[in-house]
Amino acid sequence: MLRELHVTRGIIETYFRELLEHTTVDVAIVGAGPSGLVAGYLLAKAGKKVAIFERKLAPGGGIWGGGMLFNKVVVQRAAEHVLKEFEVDYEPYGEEYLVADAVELASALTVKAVKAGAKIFNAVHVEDVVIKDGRVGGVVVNWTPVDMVHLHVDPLVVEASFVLDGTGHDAAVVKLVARRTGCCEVKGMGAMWVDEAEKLVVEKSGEVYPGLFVMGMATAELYGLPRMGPIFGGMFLSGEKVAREILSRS
Ligand code: 48H
Repeated sequence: MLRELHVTRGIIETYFRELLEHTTVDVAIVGAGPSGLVAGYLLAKAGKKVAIFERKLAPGGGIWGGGMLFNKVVVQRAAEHVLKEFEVDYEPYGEEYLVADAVELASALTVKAVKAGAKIFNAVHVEDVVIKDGRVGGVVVNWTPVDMVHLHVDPLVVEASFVLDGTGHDAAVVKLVARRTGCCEVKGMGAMWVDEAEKLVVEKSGEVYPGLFVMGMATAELYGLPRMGPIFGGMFLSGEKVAREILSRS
């Protein structure tokens, strides 16, 4: 006979076991958009303990809506290997472009990241960071609804050897660290210029303060790079670059 009590205990026991296991991690990724999910997948696959904190209920960030709610995304040939690795179907569009279904892409990145071992905590908002001895050492987390209704509830902390800002246009972590340390000035992204934007977002993604890495649109926001619209290769490749950089150090 099915019992309500067992449903309740099943959720509480498994959730809290995983939460406890992830109170200290190798890598804390803030934001489950395309850059965060690609980085999380590669790091988890390489054996790192990874927690991804996503403030919304659904991972996927800006993928779902494609361009102007037409749920297709464009990826340039240079990032074709990522679509293949995540087993996402696509069709070529001319020589240079590939077109994928946005819903399939968001789902595939999420499933593969989770199956590789990255733990996604959704509806969790990163509201601050730990900084000790000149190094970012973790994230300060709270439930998104607590933040939304402005409840006066203190947060908890997850320790991390590396923190990755994959918060897209918010550049939320970089802004916090910039304010606290004066490490950098968040310039705000520039006007559309797809070719330049896709090149620079990968080039400039990397460490901005000891222990803190920036990738994806947060990189464009930090350095005032041009925007690129609904082409996602640069997001994938910046997540890949940051993951490789961390693996080379640890
Ligand atoms: C927890 C947070 C917090 C927080 C935000 O925006 P994203 O999809 O991020 P990227 O950089 O991987 O991809 C950007 C892409 O989607 C895009 O917008 C492009 C290519 N734009 C081009 C253009 O011209 O505009 O995902 C970021 C995720 C979201 O899911 C947020 O909910 C989440 O981060 N997030 N999660 N704590 N403080 N802030």
